[in-house]
Amino acid sequence: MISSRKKAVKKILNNKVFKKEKTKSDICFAPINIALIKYWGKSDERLNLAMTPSLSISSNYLGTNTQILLSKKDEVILNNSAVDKYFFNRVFEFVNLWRFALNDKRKLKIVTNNDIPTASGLASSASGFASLTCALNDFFSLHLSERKLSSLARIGSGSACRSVFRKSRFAVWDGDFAKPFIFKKSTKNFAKNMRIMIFLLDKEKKQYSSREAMKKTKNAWLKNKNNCYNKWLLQSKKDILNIQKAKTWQIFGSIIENNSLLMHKAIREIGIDYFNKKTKKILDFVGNCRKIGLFIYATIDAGANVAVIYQKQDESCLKKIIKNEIQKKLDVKILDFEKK
Ligand code: 2P0
Repeated sequence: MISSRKKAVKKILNNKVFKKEKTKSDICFAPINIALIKYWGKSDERLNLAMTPSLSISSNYLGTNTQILLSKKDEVILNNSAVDKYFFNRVFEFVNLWRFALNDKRKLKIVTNNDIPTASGLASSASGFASLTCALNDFFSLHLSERKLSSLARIGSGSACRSVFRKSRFAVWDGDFAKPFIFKKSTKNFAKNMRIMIFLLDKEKKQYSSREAMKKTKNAWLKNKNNCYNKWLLQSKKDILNIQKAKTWQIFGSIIENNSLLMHKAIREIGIDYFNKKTKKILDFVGNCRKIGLFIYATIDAGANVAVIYQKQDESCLKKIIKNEIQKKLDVKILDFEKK
């Protein structure tokens, strides 16, 4: 029996004439993205379809570069080293869907580099699968639309569908694929002036992958729908609409922060806590800044690192406070999410 993933990829690549002339692809870049409204939980696990819509911002310089070369054997090189079996299988399960759909049995070498600081906890599967998708598209000379690339990347990793767009800072994912997103007039200025700093707080590999934790969250919800995840699901559906109508930066920022905090509360309810002591300190710092009128907000993915969201005009003030309040007291590395 053909799996649903095979069927889905075959459908997208249906009738595509592919050429065997290339022996290597271009080096294809895809950025990391941070969800402002998160993706947490799948309505279809095999196809990575999300329970709720999500909205993300992509970095304009941090991400993954991937190249595909014709080879004598299948292999994956990550940051100049061979990868473990788990990583290899995850990559080639995805590559095999394309080879099956195109009926191509040639062996491939996948060379991939994260230009993200090593062990920063940001080496995301999103940029990895998005850049791999773009490299496969180039290797087979398929000239797929961004929409199709997004659908394919999603089958590799859900959040990857938001990382295939080269020209759009924001992406919204609702359904099969993500689309570039532009904020409407009322919120355009906050969105335009929004900046992000990433507080790198944890170098360890996280104990639970997002995939495992999402599955556990959903299973607990199926047994008891009167839980925190249920609240988050309902809230997320409202957040994706409300953020587009936010009339002030404070509303805009609060929607982002509360979406992430409620997601983590739901994750804690199933016994997983991604926060560490420093995460809590940075969250306190963010709250204290607001008390003195510096309106910054936090969003946290499936790990301990905190992305702090602020307005461009507050940058110098914020950086001074961080130097005195954070960097002298905590061993924290800070990374600008976007390059000026
Ligand atoms: C997000 N995360 O929206 C959320 C917020 C983590 C927390 O997407 O199983 O690696 O490959 O679809 O995409 C991480 O999940 O999971 C993620 P899969 P993925 O960015």
